[in-house]
Amino acid sequence: MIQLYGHEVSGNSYKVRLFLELLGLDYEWVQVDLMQGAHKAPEFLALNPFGQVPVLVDGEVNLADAQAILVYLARQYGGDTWLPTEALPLAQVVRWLSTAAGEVRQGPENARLYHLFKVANINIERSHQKAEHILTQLDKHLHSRLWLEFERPTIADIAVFPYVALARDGNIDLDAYPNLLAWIERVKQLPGFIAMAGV
Ligand SMILES: N[C@@H](CCC(=O)N[C@@H](CS)C(=O)NCC(=O)O)C(=O)O
Repeated sequence: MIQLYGHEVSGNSYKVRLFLELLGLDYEWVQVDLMQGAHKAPEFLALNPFGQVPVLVDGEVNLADAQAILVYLARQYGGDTWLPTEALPLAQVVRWLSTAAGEVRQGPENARLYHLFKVANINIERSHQKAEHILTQLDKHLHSRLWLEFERPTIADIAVFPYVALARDGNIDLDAYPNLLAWIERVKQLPGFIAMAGV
């Protein structure tokens, strides 16, 4: 059976958990106690030398990084629905995986780390500026669209969703972004959707 190593407050772990649920796959959740430093213990470092959750184990497959895991699950279990195969549509989806790991991480994800988890070495003014920029861009992008790409949800939506939906944890008010709020509600209506605290 698939095993997902993660932590309940980790938006990156939630990202994978959400997609496993949307795909209707059976999996075992393995809690890695980040607060006790279990992610830096030798047993976990053997799974992911980066010392980070999430990690997915599927038989012989051992994969770290939420975006990489979404790609694996989409291709292995999701047909062509969640991740197209042709060059341009594939690139259009990957663009949003990069945005999740780049602009969204530098903005709302870091603001949440600062405000909720008191991580001190974060430039919070810069995180808020970055957050305002990417949330504004996403809101504009979603002005005339239901989903980030195409007429259906893809892993682009799943990758970007968690830390946007969790923005309030970083003292970011989403009321100024009505198209984003409508998109968040659409994601929440997907069959199999599960929440985490703060979403
Ligand atoms: N690029 C990784 C980043 C994963 C990540 O930052 N995980 C956090 C929890 S959300 C973590 O394990 N932090 C502990 C650490 O970096 O020491 C991904 O997208 O999965």
